[in-house]
Amino acid sequence: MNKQNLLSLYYQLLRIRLVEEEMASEYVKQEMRCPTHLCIGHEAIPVGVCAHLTKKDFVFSNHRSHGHYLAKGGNLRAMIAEIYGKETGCSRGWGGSQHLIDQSANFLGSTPIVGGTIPVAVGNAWASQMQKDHAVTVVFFGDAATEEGVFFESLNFAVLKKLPILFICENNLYSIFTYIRERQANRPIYVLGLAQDMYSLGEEGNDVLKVYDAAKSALAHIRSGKGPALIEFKTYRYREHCGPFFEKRGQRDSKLYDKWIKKDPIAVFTKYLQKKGMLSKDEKASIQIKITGEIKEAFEYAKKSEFPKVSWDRDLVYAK
Ligand SMILES: Cc1ncc(C[n+]2csc(CCOP(=O)(O)OP(=O)(O)O)c2C)c(N)n1
Ligand SMILES: [Mg+2]
Repeated sequence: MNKQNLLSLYYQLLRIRLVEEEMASEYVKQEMRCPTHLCIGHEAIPVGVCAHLTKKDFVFSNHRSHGHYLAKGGNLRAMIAEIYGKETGCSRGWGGSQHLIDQSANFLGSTPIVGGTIPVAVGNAWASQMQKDHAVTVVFFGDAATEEGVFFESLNFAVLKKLPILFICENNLYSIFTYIRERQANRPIYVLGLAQDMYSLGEEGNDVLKVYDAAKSALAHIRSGKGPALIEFKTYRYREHCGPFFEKRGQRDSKLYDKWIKKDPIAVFTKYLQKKGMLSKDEKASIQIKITGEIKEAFEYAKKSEFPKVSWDRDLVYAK
């Protein structure tokens, strides 16, 4: 990858991190009145995967949605306005953090129902196949979603119909406070894809270059018409399940936090770029200034936007 592409990955990673850190620091003012599930720690996964997508490809997300939305090219101002419940928000202020949608970026949505977008994404990929639009659908979900029946049904159908869909499991080892080994047998998640005769692999999720390479091979498989693929990325959430704060030590296994904080995806990639002489102090500072400016502008825009008028509007619920 050339320097420009590497710096573009760095920009995307840092942008997601700084957007969520700003949300966290503003959250205490109680002006954002929706729950927020921050993806701080997971950023390399949406960035490394979405680097291979074009505008016409589709992305579906889950409750931990901000990184997916931004990496796919969703509009930052509209996301922040949505989280503030404003009518300029991407869901016109009716959805909040867990109901982001940006049709202009083919980001077709996040929902808080665990596993809820998996079958919808499969349906979308089926539509692409029938309409021959040559788009790939990517669906992001957590490790807990793979315990649901709908996950198995969706994989089965996608393989059967050779659908152009990439299933991305962000395995952060927890469903809220419950560790994966209290919920699942002692085997990797990606073997569930192998059992369905699907192209499946497991990879480190905190190294953006490993994510990039794994997604590249899976997408080459899908785009060549061979059917769907599943990638399980191992990662870790640094903050609480829902909300801007850090948990008290011991609420999850503290040793795991200590292990994973050393693998912070931004720190790891920054070090890599600096070692290669590809990120000078000046370049780092100018990227940071650019992002900080975008964020400031987006928060100002959100805060000064109007709340939606409270009235029942069928157009918000049904597609025409
Ligand atoms: C069908 C359903 N069951 C339970 C919940 C409550 N719930 C919300 S998030 C969550 C944990 C999801 O864990 P995972 O899929 O691993 O994603 P993570 O939060 O770890 O990123 C649960 C159980 C829900 N929203 N939907
Ligand atoms: Mg999880």
